[in-house]
Amino acid sequence: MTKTALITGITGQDGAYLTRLLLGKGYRVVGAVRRNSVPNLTRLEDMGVLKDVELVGFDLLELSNIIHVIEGCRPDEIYNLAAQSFVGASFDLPVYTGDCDALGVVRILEAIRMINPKTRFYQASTSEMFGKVRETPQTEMTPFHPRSPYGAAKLYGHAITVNYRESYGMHASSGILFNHESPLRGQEFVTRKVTLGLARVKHGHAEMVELGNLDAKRDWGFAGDYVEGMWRMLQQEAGDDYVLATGQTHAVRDFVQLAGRVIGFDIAFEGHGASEQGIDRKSGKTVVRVNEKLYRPAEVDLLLGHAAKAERKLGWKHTVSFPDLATGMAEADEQRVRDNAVRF
Ligand code: NAP
Ligand code: F7E
Repeated sequence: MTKTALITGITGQDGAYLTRLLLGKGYRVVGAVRRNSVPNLTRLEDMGVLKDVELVGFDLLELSNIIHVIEGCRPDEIYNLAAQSFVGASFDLPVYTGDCDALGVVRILEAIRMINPKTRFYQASTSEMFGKVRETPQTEMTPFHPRSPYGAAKLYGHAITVNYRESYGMHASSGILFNHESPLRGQEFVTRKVTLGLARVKHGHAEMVELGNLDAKRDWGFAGDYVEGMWRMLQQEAGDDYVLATGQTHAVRDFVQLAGRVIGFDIAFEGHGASEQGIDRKSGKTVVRVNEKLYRPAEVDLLLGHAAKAERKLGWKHTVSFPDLATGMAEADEQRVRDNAVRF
């Protein structure tokens, strides 16, 4: 029998990759989309899946709407990818971020409990919950210490998912995912900001790229690998919590140098802190500058995940290396800028 999946946040990066995966497995995919004055479906178009999904109006902030959406499509599986997902913005929008990323989760769980508690649920949790890390590498057992309103809100979303599983026996899983990127990544996140920004510099559309903390280290993987892990979590006999990560960490500076090389720069960093600059050895031009305004009030200095549980129980492993990820993103943005075809 055909399974139905409801994906919230289908218009985002992960939504596009998960839609392609589930359609390929024969699912009926219902996409929950929030109202915008202009439809925001470019990633689904780019992925070639827009014509194959059913779209419904949805907002994390409105319980009555969530109930109607779930009653209307009667999903077997719900993937809750919708969120105010930008850590930087969460410092300016702390209440809104909490409403979406914390209370939004319990609204969906309550609706599932009322309508059909057998519905399987995936919550998009995050390595940002580890924040000021208590141990390295981080696993499902590592204590949490979020460093942003985003991390704190997501920690509630994680805890309430565990709580509904334990209280009501629901098949609810929390994927603690480390950073994952792709050519479909939002432009404000650092990897995409770097690849698009350097491509613009190369083609004369910008002087340089301004960045914040170049020392921050992240465990960066490929979004296509991570949506496979989400699906595998919901195919288990019971819900659980799983870390998905590559097991390698790199500084923002490393990503800049790798992506720069693909785009045609040979970037050397000089100076320290706010005076640090990335200079292209070939032309002598400064192509990267630090802007202190982009520092966060509290930073997550280092994330490095250990995905042994996912490997053992789900048979999941990342397949795309850090250099291949940076290369794929840089090539995609170089081509988009060259063709004047930047659509998202
Ligand atoms: P994304 O590209 O920013 O997509 C977020 C999605 O949420 C978009 O479809 C957005 O809709 C939707 N959304 C935002 N507010 C909403 C609201 N009030 N009601 C309904 N929909 C709303 O994020 P992503 O990178 O795909 O990440 C997917 C999920 O995984 C997020 O929950 C994120 O926090 C979490 N996560 C991401 C990573 C990562 O590295 N990518 C790691 C760990 C966890 P619009 O298109 O209308 O804005
Ligand atoms: O920042 C530093 C910044 O915004 C990464 C989200 O998907 O992953 C993402 O959150 C690092 C931080 O991602 C700039 O300070 C330097 O240390 O790309 P980001 P994030 O904050 O790690 C987690 C797992 C999620 O769950 C989130 O939803 O890079 N950085 N300069 C910068 N970051 C940005 N955005 N822009 C800069 O100019």
